[in-house]
Amino acid sequence: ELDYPDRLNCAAELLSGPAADRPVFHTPAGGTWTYGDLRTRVDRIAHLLSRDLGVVPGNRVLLRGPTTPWLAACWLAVLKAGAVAVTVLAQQRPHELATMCEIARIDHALCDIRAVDDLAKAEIPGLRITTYGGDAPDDLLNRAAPEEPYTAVDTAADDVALIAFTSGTTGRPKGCMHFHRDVLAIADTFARHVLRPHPEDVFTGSPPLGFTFGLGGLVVFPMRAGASALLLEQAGPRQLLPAIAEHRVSVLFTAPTAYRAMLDEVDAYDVSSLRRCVSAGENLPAATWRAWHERTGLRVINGIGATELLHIFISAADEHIRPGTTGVPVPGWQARVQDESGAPVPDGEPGLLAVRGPVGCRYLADPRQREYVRDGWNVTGDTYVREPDGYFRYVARADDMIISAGYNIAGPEVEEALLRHPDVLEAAVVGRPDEARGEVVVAYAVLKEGASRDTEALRAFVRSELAPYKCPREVVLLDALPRTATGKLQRFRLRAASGD
Ligand code: 3SK
Repeated sequence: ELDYPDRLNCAAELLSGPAADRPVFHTPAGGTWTYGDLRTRVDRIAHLLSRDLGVVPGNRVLLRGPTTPWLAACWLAVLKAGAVAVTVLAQQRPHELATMCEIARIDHALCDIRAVDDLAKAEIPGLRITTYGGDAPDDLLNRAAPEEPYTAVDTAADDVALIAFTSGTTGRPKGCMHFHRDVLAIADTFARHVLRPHPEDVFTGSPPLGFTFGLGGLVVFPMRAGASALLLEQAGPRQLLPAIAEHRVSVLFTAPTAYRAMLDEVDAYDVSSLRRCVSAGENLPAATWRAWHERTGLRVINGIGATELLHIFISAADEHIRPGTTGVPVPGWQARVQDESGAPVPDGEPGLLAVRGPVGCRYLADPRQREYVRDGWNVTGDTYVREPDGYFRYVARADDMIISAGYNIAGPEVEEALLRHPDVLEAAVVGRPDEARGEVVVAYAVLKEGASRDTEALRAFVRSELAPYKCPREVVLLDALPRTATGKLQRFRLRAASGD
């Protein structure tokens, strides 16, 4: 049971614990910030926000920049000053930035100087942009900010602390509002019970801070444990392995695609410091889990999370991990599988995943709230099966089920079969409209370098692995799969292409 005081400022709480000389953030160049450095810098920024920029509690402040200690410090300062942080992704373009500013009524932005062009181009009426990371006199940290401590604004535990935007894999972005207590709740549920971090841990990973997967894994969880994080501006599979080896990283957050991409090179690096590998963002196929385990001896912690619910709510660690399943509800969370009317479906049968726990979905002024929250349950849009012993197994996104000649086919099952083929690096499967069968299965694959481009061999391979009705009618080879800025597969783009 989580029991927070009625008045709570989560930034002050995260900053308050560890001794001043303990490390909190490392950079690839070898720099380290201590908790003491971070407190001083957060307080300078908070003073600037309130005294110079006129930001008052409740104002929404857009944050934009690569994953650096300064971005994390800005995030903490905004919250400490009682304002609401809206961290966006580096990949988001002027039109998207303008839409988010309009929805969230944002009038202040703190932006890394290197990311300011697109924000300026968006020409957002009334938006006051302050840059950081440059040397101009008006740059955030070159302004004369006092060095004195800043007293955190006395926020309520259920004051909004952040708005995280999600566009899912398509559609107008939705702003998810989360409270100060929610920020601590993700650390006190998933991190505390599944990750079980300790102060000596060094975290790193690929998700950016504008994706709550990254915000939790690289800022909130390490700080709640008094640990530290290596913040990487470039965090692709190529950068992760040397960074883990060089900085003795112990906790890694990334997505299945990156685990697959690192497989071929992992033997060349010393990753013996790793003790926790977390995978989320999309389903982790059993084949990927096994391959990583074989190469490293490490058991990947799979998890499902959502921007709507801030972080991971189903997962498992250590001996509780069952490859090919996501796991069980994280302590503090409940989960069930239900039908469209909200009635629970029996174990072993697919249905809609519904969860409830300490964090809930609250879309900012968006009627889609009614679809997501039904009778107090958050309906995530994923099709799942609950096994009789309580493990949850991913089937597909609810809208990724293919219905072909009366058969229900889960695209991810066919993708997993393709991924078991040694030449396949990535796979995505969609339904193409078909007069005779309603839909037929079409697969898109990215092959490993040097692999033979024999699509008939791939079809034959799937036929040897799965019932024939699940075999793709066609396999199309691509250089890369279309993904959102947070790395999620955009099947709707493939569906549109396959219908052409
Ligand atoms: O959207 C997701 O997949 C996710 C996963 C883990 C934690 C947080 C999020 C938003």
